[in-house]
This record gives sequence, structure tokens and C-alpha cells, in this order.
Amino acid sequence: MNKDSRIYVAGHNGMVGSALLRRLVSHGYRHLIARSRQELDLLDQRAVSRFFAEENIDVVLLAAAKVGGINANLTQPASFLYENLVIESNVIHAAFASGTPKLVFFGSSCIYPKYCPQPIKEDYLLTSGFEQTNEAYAIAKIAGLKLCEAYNRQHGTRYISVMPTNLYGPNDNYDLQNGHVLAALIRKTHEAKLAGLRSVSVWGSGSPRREFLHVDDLASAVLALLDADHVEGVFNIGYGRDISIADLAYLVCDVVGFSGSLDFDSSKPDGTPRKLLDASKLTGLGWSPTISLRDGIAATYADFTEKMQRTGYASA
Ligand code: GFB
Repeated sequence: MNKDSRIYVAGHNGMVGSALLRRLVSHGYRHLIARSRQELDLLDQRAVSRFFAEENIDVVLLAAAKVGGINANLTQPASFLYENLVIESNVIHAAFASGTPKLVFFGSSCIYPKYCPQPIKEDYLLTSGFEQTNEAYAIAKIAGLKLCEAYNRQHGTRYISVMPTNLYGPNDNYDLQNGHVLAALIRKTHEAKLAGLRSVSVWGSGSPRREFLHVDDLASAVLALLDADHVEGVFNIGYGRDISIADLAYLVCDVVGFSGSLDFDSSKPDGTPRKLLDASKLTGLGWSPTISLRDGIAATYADFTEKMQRTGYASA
């Protein structure tokens, strides 16, 4: 890949896609291609094929997907399975059919079994059952990973898949029902502070552990992979340490400046007890994360409050 490569960032308005775009622009890549959902519906196979036939794309960063937190996955399994299967099938096939040499497919740490040795290695895929709350999304993302491998084997493409851990950062989705935990806790503690509330609800027991990677660190990892020669297969992208949901909530309260108490709501699901990734395949290429959780939360909170002031609401 070089600075004149024609790079298509699918999902450029989302948290991951916008971070990729920021990184590519800051690193001097000059031919970046992006289409909004209104300009190109990735669920429309004919439109996607026509787009690839016209655009002469060298690299695809397939960050477009239907994503969401534990409650969104629990309540919308058909949407998560259908939309992610169709988007990835349309884009991966059209990339192959138009001769695009490089593609990065984005999965998630939730594709791994609910119970497997920690930290999780790429080889643990499909070695035991899924976490029920996100089985649909996990199966869709595994299908995308396997589709890349199948095109590589049958047609000699070199499409790779990355499995990021839980992500956060600018342009996150702050919707309290469909977003992820860190964005939800930032919004809930901020609103509780402004309203002078005495407590904030935290879903579940607080005992699950999660690893969090700032989305700008994810973007630097993806560029490190694209710059490396002859990389292939699946790469975990993680921070290297995890934290309990309870301790995360206390950390967010500290950063936001909310001094009330936390109410743990056992009527909400905990989900996977732990999903710490082994990212040594990637760190072996020389990459490492640079944004600490506390600094990342503080920067994300600043982004959130700025967006609230500008738009009055912070959902994606
Ligand atoms: O981030 P989250 O929704 O997704 O939840 P997962 C992580 C943990 O935080 C769960 C707890 O144990 C939640 O019960 N939690 C506590 C909360 N308070 C809240 C809250 O206010 N909102 C939310 N959302 N959670 C997702 C998968 O699993 O991980 C996706 O469902 C994707 O498919 C994503 O893979 C990366 O980490 O449990």
C-alpha cells in the first residue's frame, strides 16, 4: 500500500470507520473513498457491484456493520445476523470480482467461545459454544472471516480479518439501550451529575471483565498490518489488560466527576464473563497501544460533552 493507493473505508461515519479515516488522512494517504449509507446501500448487491466496478479500489477497510451492545444483540438477533451477512457478502464478493487486491474484514472479540482460556488466542475460534446474547452477531462475523479465507484459498486473494476487543472513543453510540457499556456509563454519569441524582444504574453484577481499546489505537494497528508485507489470516487487536465492569464504572464516575453511588441491576444480563485477547500475533509486528484507559475515557468524555453542546444529543 502506498500514499496513492485508492482506499475505500466502508462505514466511514461510524466510530471505527471515522478513526480509520482520521489516521489515513494524518498519514498522507491521498485517494480515500467513502460513501454514506444514502449514497451506497451496502445491503444492495447490485449497487455494491456497480460501485466496485466503477471505482478501481486497491484496498478495502470493511468497517461497515450493524453493531451494538449486549441489549441490542439480545433484542435484534435477526437484524444482526441478516444485515452483517449481507453487507460482508456483498462487499467481499464485489472486491474479488473487481480485482481488489487487499481487504481488511472487521470482526469482534465476541466471536470466541463464551468459556475459553484467557487470554484468548485466534486458534480458540469455534472450539466451544457462544455467549447466547450475541450468538447471531458472532456467527455473522465468523461467516465473514471464513468467507475471506475461502476467497484466499480458491482465488488467491490476501484478505485478512481483525478481531478487535471492546472499543470506545469519538463517534461512539451513546444510545442507552443499544450502545456499549463505556459510552453508556459516560452518558449516565454525566446526566446524573447534571441532574444531581444520588445514584446511577449499572447493568448486571459488575463482576464481568472487559478489555477496552481506544479506537485510535485500533486504527494504528490496522495501518501497521497494511504496512507489513505478506500478513495473512486473523489478528486479535487488544489492549492487553482488562477491568471489571464495577471498577470501570467507578473509574468513569471519577473521570466524569459524579460522586453518587452505583446500583447494580441484576435483572440485566452479564454476558460473557471475560474476553481478554492475546494480541501477540500483532504485537510481534511491532505494534502496541498508546492510549491508557483513564486518558481514553477523559478524551471520550470531552468528545461527548462537545457533541452534546453542539447537537443537543450524542447518539451516533
Ligand atoms: O458493552 P456491552 O453492552 O457488551 O456490555 P459486551 C459489557 C458489560 O457491561 C455487560 C455491562 O456485562 C453489561 O451487562 N453493563 C453495565 C452495561 N452497565 C451497562 C450499560 O449501561 N450498558 C451496556 N451496554 N452494558 C458486546 C457484544 O458484548 O461486545 C457485541 O454484544 C460486540 O456483539 C461487543 O461484540 C464488542 O461486551 O457484553
